[in-house]
Amino acid sequence: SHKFWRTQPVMRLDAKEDEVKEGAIEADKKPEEVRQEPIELHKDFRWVTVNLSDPKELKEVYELLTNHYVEDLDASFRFDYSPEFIEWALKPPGYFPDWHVGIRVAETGKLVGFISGIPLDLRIRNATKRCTEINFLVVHKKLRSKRLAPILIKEVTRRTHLRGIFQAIYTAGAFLPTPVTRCQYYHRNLNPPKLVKLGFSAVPRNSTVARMATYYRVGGETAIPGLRELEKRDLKQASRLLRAYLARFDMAPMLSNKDVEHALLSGRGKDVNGKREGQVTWTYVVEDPETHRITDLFCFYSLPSTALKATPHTNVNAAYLFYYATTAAPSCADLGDGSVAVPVKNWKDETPEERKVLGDRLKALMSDALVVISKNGFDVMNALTLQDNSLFLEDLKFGKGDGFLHYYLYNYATKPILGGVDVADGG
Ligand code: YNC
Ligand code: MG
Repeated sequence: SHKFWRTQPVMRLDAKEDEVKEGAIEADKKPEEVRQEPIELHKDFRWVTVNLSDPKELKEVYELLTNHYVEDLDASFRFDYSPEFIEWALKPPGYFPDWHVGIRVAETGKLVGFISGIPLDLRIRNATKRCTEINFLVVHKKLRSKRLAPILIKEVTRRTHLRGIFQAIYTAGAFLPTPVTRCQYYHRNLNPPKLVKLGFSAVPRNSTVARMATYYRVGGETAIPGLRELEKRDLKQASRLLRAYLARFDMAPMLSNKDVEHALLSGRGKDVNGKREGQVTWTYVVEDPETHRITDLFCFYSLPSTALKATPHTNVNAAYLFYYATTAAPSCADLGDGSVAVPVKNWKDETPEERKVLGDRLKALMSDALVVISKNGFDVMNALTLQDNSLFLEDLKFGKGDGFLHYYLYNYATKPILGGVDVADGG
């Protein structure tokens, strides 16, 4: 099986861990070796570059995704990425418009397929590779199982190769050849009556919705002195701290100050009549009240899901934990002179005492995140088992979900990776 994946430069499912030589699987192509014409498509369809700066075309992608994108196993919930989210996720610094690939029906122009890439510098242990991060692969439900997905993948691969890039990272719930890591979803219930009603949570045996409400209640005010929203003036320090924090993992993006500004600040929407509109990301920092240095940060994004079995269809408003960082992590201490401690200590080499200090700080930070998230009207906070999340998930009453997320590399062989990368896709 895997008629398509068998032909691609990805790790084989039966690769032996100790025989894996880390690095590219096939050599980069010379410019003249890259196919110049689009991949062949049945005559009923045509290729397009979707212009996400045009609100009409952005809305077409939004509608394709909202009706046809990722669902849970029993088709009860489907991701409902907002147009603002899609635009934010697909137009980072240095993005390539032609990596927003669509398939339209030739006769009607209807958008029925989509796949996207964005550029990303990814570090895998000591090697850094320019990659494309592939996301939002979708085919209209009426056109499933017709091998359109491999065609979309080949076309975005070709367009990536045309720009001299030969590696990719992507995530999927689906199990394919071959994950570098697998994470589990965890959910922190913030609205038991609604989540029970929508079938997102079950009432445990011997419990009631009222008891669940008491158990999951969170405080009304944050507790950490100096916690506030990130501002533009914090970006230099926040970027340095985030880079130091991510350097502890085996696989992580290499973020420039511009990338951090985009990730943490540009998703915060517009202030319209004292209200935030179109907000996608929320970022908070801790400014030490005495030194005025930024000691911690966390960011989460809004990604609702449609409850498909509710009438009328209702949204579960979910906040997903995204980037965070703290000077409580080893080798992240702010030295007070604009630098952070080097050399980097990999998280696996940290002592139990160091892990304890870090865990305590993360519990405090994420408790405050829960307060902020709850105040902003979210029903649930979601997080994956990556980075240092295992240090706080259980203690803060996150429950294991059914969902897993697999992380994949294209044209790069690695031994399995533990902990690490975070990409803003949830898919
Ligand atoms: C998937 N999610 O195995 P084989 S995640 C990759 N990612 O191939 P057909 C997938 N491949 O096994 P359908 C995949 N799902 O025969 C299926 N496949 O070798 C493979 N769902 O194609 C599958 N979005 O067109 C099989 O299947 C082949 O009509 C079958 O279309 C699939 O965004 C899909 O879950 C997923 O819209 C489009 O089911 C459709 O079913 C759908 O007959 C709901 O396809 C939405 C959904 C996927 C979310 C995501 C990441 C995608 C990564 C793609 C791989 C990128 C590789 C790197 C490229 C750049 C390289 C450079 C440089
Ligand atoms: Mg198909």
